[in-house]
Amino acid sequence: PKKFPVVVSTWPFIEAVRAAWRSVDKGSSAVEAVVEGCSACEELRCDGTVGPGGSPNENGETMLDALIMDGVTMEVGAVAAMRYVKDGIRAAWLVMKHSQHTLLAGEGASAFAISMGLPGPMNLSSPESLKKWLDWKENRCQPNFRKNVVPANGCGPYKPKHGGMDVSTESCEMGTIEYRLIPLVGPHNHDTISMAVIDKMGHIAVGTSTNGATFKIPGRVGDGPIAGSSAYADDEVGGCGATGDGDIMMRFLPCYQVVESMRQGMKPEQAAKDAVSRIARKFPDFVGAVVAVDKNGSHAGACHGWTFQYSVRDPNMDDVQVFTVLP
Ligand code: SD4
Repeated sequence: PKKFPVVVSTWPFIEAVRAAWRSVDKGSSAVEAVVEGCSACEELRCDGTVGPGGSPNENGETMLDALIMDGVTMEVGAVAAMRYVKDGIRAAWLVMKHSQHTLLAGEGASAFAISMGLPGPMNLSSPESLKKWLDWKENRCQPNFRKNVVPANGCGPYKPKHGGMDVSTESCEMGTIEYRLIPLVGPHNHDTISMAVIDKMGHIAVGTSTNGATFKIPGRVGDGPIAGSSAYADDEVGGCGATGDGDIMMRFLPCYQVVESMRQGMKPEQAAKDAVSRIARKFPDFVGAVVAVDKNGSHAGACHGWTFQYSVRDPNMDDVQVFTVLP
C-alpha cells in the first residue's frame, strides 16, 4: 500500500486536514501543504480559537504566534505576538522564504508581513473576542496569568490553574465571589493547530498557528513560534506537533524531544509519551499533548490533563480520521 502523502494535525480540525491533503495530493510540497492546512484553520477560526478573532489578551486584543519548519533544509520561519495581520502561517512562511531570520516578533513581524504583501494593518478582534474580554473584565476576581501580585481590585492573588473547570471562591472587598474558573488553556479553548505533512516525495514539514493563551499579558509569546516546542521536523526521522499550556511546554521543547527520541529508536507512541511525562514529572497540573509521526507515516499521540484528539489523512483512508488519546 502507498504510504504517502500523510497529513497529521492536532485536534479534530478536519477541514484543515482536508485542505492540506488536497494540496499535497495534487503534488504540492510538504511546506506548501502545511501552509494551506493551517491557513484553512485560520480562515475558519477552527474551534473559534485559531487565527484572528479569538483569545483576547489582557487588553482585549488578539495577537498571533505561528511557525513553519522544513524538515529537509531545517529552515524555520516564525512570527510571535504579531498584531494587525490575520495570516499567521503565511507570515511565518514569508519569514522563512524572504529573510535570513528565523523569528520576527511584535510590530516588526506585522510590518514585515505587510511589506511582503499580506493584507493589513487590520484589527484582529471579533465580536466574540470582545465579548469574552468584556465578560472577563467585569468579573472582579478574574483568573489571569499574573502571580504573586495582589490586583488593584482587591482580589487574589490568583493562582493560575490551566484547564481547570471547577468552581472556585475568592474573597474580595465585596465579600466572597464564586465563579467558574475560565480555562485559560483548556479542552474548549484549543487555540492551536499544529500540523505535520509528509509529501509524495517523503519529505516532511510542520507548522503551527495559534492566537495563544486567553487573557495573556500583552507581549507574551507562547510555545507556538518556538521551533522544537510546538513543532519540529527532520526528514531523516519524522515530525511532531504540540498543543497545550505553552508557558510550561516551551521549557521542555517537547517536539524536539519526540523527534530525537525517535532518532534513538523509539516508536512514535513511546516518544510521545516520554516527552509528555518529562513535563508532567515537574508540572503535574500541566495540560498538554503532542502528536508524533515518523518518516514512514506511523503516528501516535500522548496527553496529560485532558483528553486529546488528533486528525490524520493518508492514502489508505477515504477521508480524515480522528484519533482519541486518553491521559
Ligand atoms: C499557547 N500552546 O500559546 C498555545 C495554546 C494551545 O491548546 O495550544 N492551546 O500556549
